[in-house]
Amino acid sequence: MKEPVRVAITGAAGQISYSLLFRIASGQMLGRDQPLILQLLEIEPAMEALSGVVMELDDCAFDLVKDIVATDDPNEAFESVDYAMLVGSRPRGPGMERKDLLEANAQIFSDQGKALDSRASSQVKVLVVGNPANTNCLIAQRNAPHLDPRQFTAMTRLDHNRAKSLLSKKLSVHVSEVSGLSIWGNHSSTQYPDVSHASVRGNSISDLIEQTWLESEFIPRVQQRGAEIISARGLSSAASAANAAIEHMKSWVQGTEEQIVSMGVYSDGSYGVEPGLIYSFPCTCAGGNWEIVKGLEVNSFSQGRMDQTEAELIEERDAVSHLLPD
Ligand code: NAX
Repeated sequence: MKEPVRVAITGAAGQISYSLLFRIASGQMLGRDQPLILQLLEIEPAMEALSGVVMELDDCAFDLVKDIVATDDPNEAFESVDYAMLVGSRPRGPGMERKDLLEANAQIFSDQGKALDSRASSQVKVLVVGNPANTNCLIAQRNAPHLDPRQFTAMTRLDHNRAKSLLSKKLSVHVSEVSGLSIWGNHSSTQYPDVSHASVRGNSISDLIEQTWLESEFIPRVQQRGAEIISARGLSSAASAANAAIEHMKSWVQGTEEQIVSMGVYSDGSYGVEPGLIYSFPCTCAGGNWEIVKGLEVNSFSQGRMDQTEAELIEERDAVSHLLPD
């Protein structure tokens, strides 16, 4: 039997975690042979709800779960963790402007970055789900100077999966036949779902689908899919977000072979994106590392969309610059 690994999950009493925790505990993220210790973080008012979630985890009697820690102290939650999934964040309250939301979350992710820096394993892999995910990730990363910036990633896998599903429906093919898609930029309504290098059964999607549908239906629908779910369900995406978080970590740990996935990662200046931003790129993973797919041709339409979402990320970064140590 392998040694247990430690997995921290924040916002553990929230709705995404209610799907996520049980799937991780049953081995769907790290494998059926990987024992784990769950380290769950919540804020004080949600600790009672978290105790109920822990009771349910206990009642599943999962073979792989060796211990569960439930705490409202980030230092305890991140102690020696190998994986940190930062799901919890402050939702927008009544009268809150976008700037107030950024500010409230900036403080949370700055504190969590510092706690990760001092407590987590030096090899920790961090995934930020809580919104605004890219900028929260940037703040955590900048507050963790002893960790490699490549250890911090933000989730755009749900957007990627949404794009894949929409295309497969449009072309009446199975989702597994759609490949080469990418989400560029911010996990927000400026994100750019790009099909220029995508294909189905060896045929380029750009040759199969007219550009007008892509521009007027596909791109806005992927960008607004979160809102579409809220209006139908009365609640934001939860099970699909948990699924995407699991797939993101699984790809990073186990590799993607030749499959392209979308990940919000530390920009090295590829495709002219400002270095240091957490920007979603097409990536592949191998040996526990991600790499940005290089050398894709970018047409002028794509470049315009990529610039627009980059500009939004720069604006978000500048709004929280006081919480970004050099
Ligand atoms: P919920 O409001 O159900 O749960 C969030 C939980 O986080 C709450 O239990 C809350 O008490 C906790 N929390 C708040 N501040 C915390 C802190 N400082 N430390 C620890 N826990 C804290 O939200 P849920 O539906 O689970 O969504 C969680 C986050 O995911 C939201 O920010 C949401 O916007 C974001 N999403 C991101 C997605 C992505 O693709 N990146 C998609 C799904 C989702 O919208």
